[in-house]
Amino acid sequence: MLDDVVISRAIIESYYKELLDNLESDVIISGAGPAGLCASYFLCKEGFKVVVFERALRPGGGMPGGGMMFNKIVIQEESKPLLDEWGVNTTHYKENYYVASSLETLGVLLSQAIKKGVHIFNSISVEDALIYNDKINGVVINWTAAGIANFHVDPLTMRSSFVVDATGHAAEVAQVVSRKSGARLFTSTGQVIGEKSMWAEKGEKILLENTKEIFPHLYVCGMAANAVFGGQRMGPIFGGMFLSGQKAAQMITQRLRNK
Ligand code: 48H
Repeated sequence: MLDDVVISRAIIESYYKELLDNLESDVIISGAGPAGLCASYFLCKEGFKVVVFERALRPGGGMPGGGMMFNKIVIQEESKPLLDEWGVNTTHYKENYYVASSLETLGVLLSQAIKKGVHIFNSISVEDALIYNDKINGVVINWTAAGIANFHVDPLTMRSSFVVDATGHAAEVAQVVSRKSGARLFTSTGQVIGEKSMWAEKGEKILLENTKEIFPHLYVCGMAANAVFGGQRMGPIFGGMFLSGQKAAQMITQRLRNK
């Protein structure tokens, strides 16, 4: 015998419990694409409390789309150990090139992150930052659907010790911090420089250099890092996204340990 209202109560109670339990955390990650998911996995593996907000109904960012909707991704040798750790199948294509199913990679990484303890809230957008004492202290969130409907709905606030901008090409958190606080980001112009045109080799290399703190307690990883610092885009090679997420996690782990 199934009671319809019990089903509703089960969903509402468990969702709100998870949301309330995560009002304060060690790290908030904006964006559940490959870089944000990877960062969340490694931070949780270190034992930290990690919350991810994803604007879309379904996590994954650009991953399911592969290259021009051909749902395969290419990764290079140095990122293969990460896919091996998660249990993603890869096919050797030629020296330094491996191919993986973009859907399998997303499914496995998402599952691994959640099993490690990452709390992912989808359909919620980060629309602003919580800034006081000259540093970022959390994010301001709202239902994505409210924005799409153009409803005037005031947001809610979530606090964390660190925030990661993993919002991809748009670098939305960096943009809002720069625009609203008038603060200088740690870039040559003090602002978001904007990504450069395609060059896979250069874009993947510079991405790791660009993965760093861009405002006190705000880190950037993935495509957003190249957008912030003016690095090249790299097309559907995803190794750098994973390595960038891992690097952001390592840097924040050090900071949290030294607190
Ligand atoms: C909550 C948000 C918000 C917001 C956006 O685009 P992504 O896949 O980003 P990365 O950096 O993990 O991976 C980049 C890769 O997918 C890619 O685009 C590549 C390699 N491009 C190369 C090229 O040449 O084009 O994921 C970002 C995620 C998405 O799911 C967004 O929906 C989400 O962030 N997001 N979530 N609040 N304000 N803005």
